[in-house]
Amino acid sequence: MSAAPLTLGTAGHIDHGKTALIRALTGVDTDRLPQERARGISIELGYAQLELPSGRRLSVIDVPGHERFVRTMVAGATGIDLFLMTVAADDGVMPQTREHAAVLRALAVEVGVAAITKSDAADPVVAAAEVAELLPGIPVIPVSARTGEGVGDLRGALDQAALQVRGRAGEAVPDAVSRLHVDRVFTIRGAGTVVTGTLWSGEVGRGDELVLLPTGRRVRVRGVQVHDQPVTRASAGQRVAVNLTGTAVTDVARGDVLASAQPDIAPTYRMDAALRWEPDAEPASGERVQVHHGTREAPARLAWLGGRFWQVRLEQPLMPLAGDRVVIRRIAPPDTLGGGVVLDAAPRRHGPSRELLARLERLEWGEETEPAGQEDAQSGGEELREDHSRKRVVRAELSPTALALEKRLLDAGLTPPLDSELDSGDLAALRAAGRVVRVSRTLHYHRDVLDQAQRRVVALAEQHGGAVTLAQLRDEFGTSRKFAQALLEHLDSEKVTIRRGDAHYVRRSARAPG
Ligand SMILES: Nc1nc2c(ncn2[C@@H]2O[C@H](COP(=O)(O)OP(=O)(O)OP(=O)(O)O)[C@@H](O)[C@H]2O)c(=O)[nH]1
Ligand SMILES: [Mg+2]
Repeated sequence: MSAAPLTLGTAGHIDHGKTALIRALTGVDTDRLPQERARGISIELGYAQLELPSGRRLSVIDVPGHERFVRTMVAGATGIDLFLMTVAADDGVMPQTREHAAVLRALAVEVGVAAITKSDAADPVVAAAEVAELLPGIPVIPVSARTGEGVGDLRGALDQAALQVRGRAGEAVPDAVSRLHVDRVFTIRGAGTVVTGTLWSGEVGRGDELVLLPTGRRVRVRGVQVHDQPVTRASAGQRVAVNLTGTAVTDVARGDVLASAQPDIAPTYRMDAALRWEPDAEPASGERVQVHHGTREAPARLAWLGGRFWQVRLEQPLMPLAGDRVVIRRIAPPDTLGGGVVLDAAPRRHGPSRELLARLERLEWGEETEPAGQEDAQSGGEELREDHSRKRVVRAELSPTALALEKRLLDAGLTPPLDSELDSGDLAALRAAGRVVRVSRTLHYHRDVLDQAQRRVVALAEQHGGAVTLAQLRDEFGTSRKFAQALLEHLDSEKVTIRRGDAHYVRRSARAPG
């Protein structure tokens, strides 16, 4: 059996010798930034390659231990298959030892080795007992990066651990969507933009046409490297650097997803998930938390659905697929609360119900793979059926570009971009789905923005004897005459307002109740 490509991630409290140990194992100093060298701490993710006694090679991600960089640690850890937990002999288990262990649990990274570092400086016995309690069943190896003692044993233990991991290549089906959660972006003189990350599934090869999410920008692969070696194709589980054409370094950032040109991945503001909590860490329903997925994160409210099931309502979109892992952290004071697995990456907004729980259980057990749909027949209500059929239209027709466009329109609020530069097919799909409204030949509003604008017009009219003028609207919205006029003409045609001279009167039917 040829060994699947695996990524090893470090974990552990600040200054506990992660970077020094990776250097002792690989010869690579992963603290390459000037400020990392000046301050003697890791700030960014570091990368190296480790050759084990069996000849097997692991990709290594070295994470920072500082409490302010746990989010960076999480972004690194989402791509790993096994861990190397370090605990300093002279310090023992400390807060980020525990927190990193919680992140690994949330991500279901269960295989690894614990190294008791700085064993030249203190007796490793107490730290070894502490880590054995924190990570039961994990081999514990005392080492010294300074003298090299124990490093050979550690290599052997890592070789053994790697045998227990299946890796991502084993899960990939031949036509699986390619996806890479970008953890680094940089330019190479003469070559252009390069993004790096662990390839979660599928393959990436020279000449491939891919898409960057959430923007939907199409890009072409100019070259692929695995550990500084050019390859024609890279496969799932490998850490890759992809040289892209068709995008500037400023158009892509950590957290973006590089995916096959027609991915079944879309930015989502909601997901249903099965979550587990650290002891005494379960949040209250409705609590605001930080959700980490891939190399991206977003604040969200959690709505309890019963048992271990929660609806995660995001303030900014994430791009998960069912089956992906998420980490949930408290916002203040920051700490890792738990995490779990996404069951439905695009659910409708719902509260708890018996039918829903039954369905989530089936999804969790893999007995149902198609989110939404079958539920209609069970729950029966007209409203549900309508909601779902519409959702299906939306999911079927909206490309990532359309969804990115929708977000732009939503963000842009009352000064929407003109559609000249936009894909007319996407715009048509958004309009057909009722999510975008055309208010003039060149102007489109997001439905929510338009509703909000309408409420403001009605409120403004109430302050001015029941009518508004173009000038008032322009001043109130701080927008140009052109946008104000288009909006008023639209409201006139929608029979929200009726024009008499310069004044647009709010019709009785459109007035706020009470
Ligand atoms: N005596 C001794 N000192 C060590 C050993 N390993 C690391 N150190 C020292 O401990 C300090 C921190 O080591 P790093 O490897 O930077 O620690 P780190 O865990 O990577 O720190 P962060 O990435 O900032 O969390 C440095 O001054 C190292 O020289 C060791 O085995 N023995
Ligand atoms: Mg370090």
